[in-house]
Amino acid sequence: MTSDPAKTSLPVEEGLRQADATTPGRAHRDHDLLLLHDMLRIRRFEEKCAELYSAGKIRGFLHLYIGEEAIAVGAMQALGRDDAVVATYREHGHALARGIRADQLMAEMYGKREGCSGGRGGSMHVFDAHTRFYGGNAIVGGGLPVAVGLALADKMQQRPRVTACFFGDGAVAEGEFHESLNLAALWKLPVLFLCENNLYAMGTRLERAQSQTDLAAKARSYRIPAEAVDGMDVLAVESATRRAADAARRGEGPAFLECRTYRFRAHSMFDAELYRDKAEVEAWKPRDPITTFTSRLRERGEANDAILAALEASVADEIDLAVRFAEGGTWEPVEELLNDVYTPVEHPERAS
Ligand SMILES: Cc1ncc(C[n+]2csc(CCOP(=O)(O)OP(=O)(O)O)c2C)c(N)n1
Ligand SMILES: [Mg+2]
Repeated sequence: MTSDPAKTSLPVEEGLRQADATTPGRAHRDHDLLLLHDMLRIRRFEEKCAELYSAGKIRGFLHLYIGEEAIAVGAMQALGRDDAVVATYREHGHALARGIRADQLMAEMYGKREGCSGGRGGSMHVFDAHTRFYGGNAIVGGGLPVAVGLALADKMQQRPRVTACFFGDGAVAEGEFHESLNLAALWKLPVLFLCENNLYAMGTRLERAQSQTDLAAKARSYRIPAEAVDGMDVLAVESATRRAADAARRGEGPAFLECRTYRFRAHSMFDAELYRDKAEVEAWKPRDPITTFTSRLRERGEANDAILAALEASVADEIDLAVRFAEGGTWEPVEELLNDVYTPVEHPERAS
């Protein structure tokens, strides 16, 4: 097995991200490095966002995914180009893992016209038709009915697609969660419900708000196959999502994964974190999905110092370029602000 970083193939071009599969050993190593690379991109992108937020370059709300990267990266491997993704306001990682370009995402964070949502969405409303990325939803639980609708359309049109819907543990308290799971199960819709259980909904710990904290059990009550997965283990998330996606494509209906994870940062940039001990956060740090996966790759001989340095350098270059792109972007002129707010329709009486 080669350890030459130049021989790793890490596609970073626009579109969905897949490893080279020329030989099984090479494909395996490339795939693992791709997973690590994607997790690193998310981590470094968001660290830069936190810095830019403090500098006043990014404004509004900012919810970081740091610590949870293995879920978006692992799950995204099971999706193809025609599948759809729905996420929450903590969605920068999902957007990057899905293949939205870092420069377009950074421009969106800045609110610049070159952003993937034209600068209208910002951090919480990342959209991209090209990769079928349907947000970015600021409303807790708001993405679930959207995902069910997308899957219903696919089923009615007999398209062999799946819709992956990411949401937090806080969403299980919402009526939309229950309505969505019920209809998806009743109509056997191809939806993957990917619950990111990081134990907290803002400052509310799961057991303070839920009588049943086994979230997979809630899905099973709707007769949806459900399992809990180690959300800090990218390979575990990938294989569980692949199984669920394969079943959905065979027409077996929805699946639910409770991905157990932890956010290392505050809920948003305006959170003093008075609801949890620093010791608890520290106790989760050894399970950091990036450091644990890096160690695994080193043990398997798939990564070494040179490879890791090359990965970090390529990520740093990509993020530098993204910031430069966003800095050089343009603001939408004030007189255009009402564009796309209402559809211009011809009044029927005036038309005749
Ligand atoms: C319907 C609704 N209620 C309340 C809020 C305020 N709010 C924003 S984030 C959040 C916590 C959600 O937690 P969770 O679903 O676990 O996601 P996490 O932030 O942990 O990723 C709440 C209550 C909201 N955005 N939408
Ligand atoms: Mg949560």
